[in-house]
Amino acid sequence: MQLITLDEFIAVNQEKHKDATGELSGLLRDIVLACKIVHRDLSKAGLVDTILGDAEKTNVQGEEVKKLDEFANEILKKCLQNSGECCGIASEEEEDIVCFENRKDAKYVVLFDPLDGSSNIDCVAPVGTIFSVYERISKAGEKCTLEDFLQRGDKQAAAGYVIYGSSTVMVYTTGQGVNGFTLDPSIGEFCLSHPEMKTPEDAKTYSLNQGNYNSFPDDVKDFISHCMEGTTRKPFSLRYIGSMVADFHRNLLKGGIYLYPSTSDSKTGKLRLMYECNPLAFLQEQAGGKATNGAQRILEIQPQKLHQRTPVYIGSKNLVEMLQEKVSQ
Ligand code: AHM
Ligand code: MG
Repeated sequence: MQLITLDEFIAVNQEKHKDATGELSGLLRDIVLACKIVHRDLSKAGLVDTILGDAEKTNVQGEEVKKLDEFANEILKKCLQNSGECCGIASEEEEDIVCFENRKDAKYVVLFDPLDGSSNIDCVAPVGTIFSVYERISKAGEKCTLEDFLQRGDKQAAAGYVIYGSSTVMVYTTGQGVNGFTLDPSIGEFCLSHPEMKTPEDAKTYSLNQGNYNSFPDDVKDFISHCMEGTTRKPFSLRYIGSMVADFHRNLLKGGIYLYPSTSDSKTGKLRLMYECNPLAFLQEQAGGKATNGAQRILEIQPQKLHQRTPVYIGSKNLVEMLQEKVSQ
């Protein structure tokens, strides 16, 4: 099989678009560079004291100890500021948007969850970086504004994730399908391993924290009963890692639905619209699946604030439609 690196793939795709200026391609390369650095440091997580443990502690050398999610946040921020293509970022780890004063001419803003599922690191389960790219609305040459970030998901120029698991895989879309690349650590390159990804329309796997069952809405409980009964007397499989990127990646490849409903304590659920749900919804739809909050397509929600949460049901088309029917009854 011919080896196609992510860089080559991005370059070839750019040539297919006559209006492409290379800015988005450059931006994607910078995100990939940051994720390679995160991958390198994650693989040492069990060994290196200086990057494990609680933030605010100091290690024996008196250096500040950083949690890996803070470290990943800093790396992404630095790589994106160095990139000439990004005028500002928003991150799950930052309270407000960060505008890059030296990049006011750049065309794009990037939102990211630097290390999703980071509570899994101590037990060596997969974690991931999720990103979402928008073209700015404000004028180039000026400081970016909150409105540049608070755009609907269907305005995304690109979105993707890197999953750090038994291998490290990057999956992304620019709105022309979804492709996946596996990192070959011996050459330090992501190589095309999952071309034109399509998720199965139907599936028999559901993923959610069923421990919260008693506080789910009744229609979601109905859907869960359906999964437990199954269709041909064989119950569906429940698979839940507790790391959204990992659960999403498995369901994208094999088919399934991921659910994070509202609970009685949190009417808007747990997951963040801008850092988790929008980018994964864009990928899911591009792969033939669906994503909804129960009432509305995720990608059509008009965001009101940066750290907004939303219930989310995302995955194989038929399962999401079945859930939707129950919710609308
Ligand atoms: P995080 O961004 O703080 O890591 O939280 C998001 C994570 C998801 O990766 C995962 O699916 C979910 O939270 C798990 O939540 P719970 O422990 O409530 O099941
Ligand atoms: Mg997260």
